[in-house]
Amino acid sequence: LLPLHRYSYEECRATADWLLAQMNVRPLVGIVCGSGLGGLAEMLKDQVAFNYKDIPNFPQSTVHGHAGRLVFGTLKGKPCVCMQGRFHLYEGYPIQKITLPMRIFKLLGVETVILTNAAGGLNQDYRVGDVMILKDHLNMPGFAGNNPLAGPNDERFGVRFPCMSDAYDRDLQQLAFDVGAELGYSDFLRKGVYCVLGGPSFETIAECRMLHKLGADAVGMSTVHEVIVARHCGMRVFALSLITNQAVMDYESEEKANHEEVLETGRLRAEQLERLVSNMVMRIEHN
Ligand code: 6GU
Repeated sequence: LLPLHRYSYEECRATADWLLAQMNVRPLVGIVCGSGLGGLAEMLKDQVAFNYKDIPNFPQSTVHGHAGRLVFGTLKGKPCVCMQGRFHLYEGYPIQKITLPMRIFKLLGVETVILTNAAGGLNQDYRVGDVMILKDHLNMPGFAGNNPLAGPNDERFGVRFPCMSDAYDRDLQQLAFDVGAELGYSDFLRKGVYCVLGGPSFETIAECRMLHKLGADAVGMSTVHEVIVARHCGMRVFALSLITNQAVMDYESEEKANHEEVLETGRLRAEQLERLVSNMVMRIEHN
């Protein structure tokens, strides 16, 4: 069994209070920027930013293409907090550390979480540069017992056995398609199932074929753990994948998955993704 690195409710509260004491922003929306999509955070007005290393209890991100800052500010007038750089299983973090920011979001007052990632396309109709709105996920590490909610449950966050059949808010999916259509993005917007693996090695051909048969449209190394913890504590969730490369599905192919291609496609679509997300944020309704 993996060692549990748990943060108590009080530790999470202390981190949230430390942040709240240093600024006036009270964020309603929490955004997580995926590989190459950190530009979203730069869009915030009246920024107050914290390096992860300065935030009590926060892990630090180690990947090229991820900055490692928590940025507060307003996006089209709406108070937001943005993770510029996230934590991944492949960095060696225990899964409870990867998802700590979701509980901090909750305690800061966040109601809606928007997660972005870079992913490989398994669906043969997808093209590089497509944006997939998540309607569901396959949690492969979870099958092996690596679930961020494993261990004692604190009811102050949520229930022992949270429902996941409604993880991806349907109204927010619709909003994404509406906003996308208005921006002229319909040609590259898709809806599908995201499969998370531990990484850091990319999939073999046989693994891609298996995941495709199991119903996955895209494969990546993030997001799902955060979704589970965000849903557990009652935040609404929206997630999208930028399809940065086509996962290799046949033995004749000369294609090879690589991180440079992932970052390059990110640059290609970054501006449009920033517009999509910021226009969505403007139109999300809050209590
Ligand atoms: Cl092809 N696989 C995984 N696991 N993650 C990715 C990817 C592929 N492309 C971008 N991220």
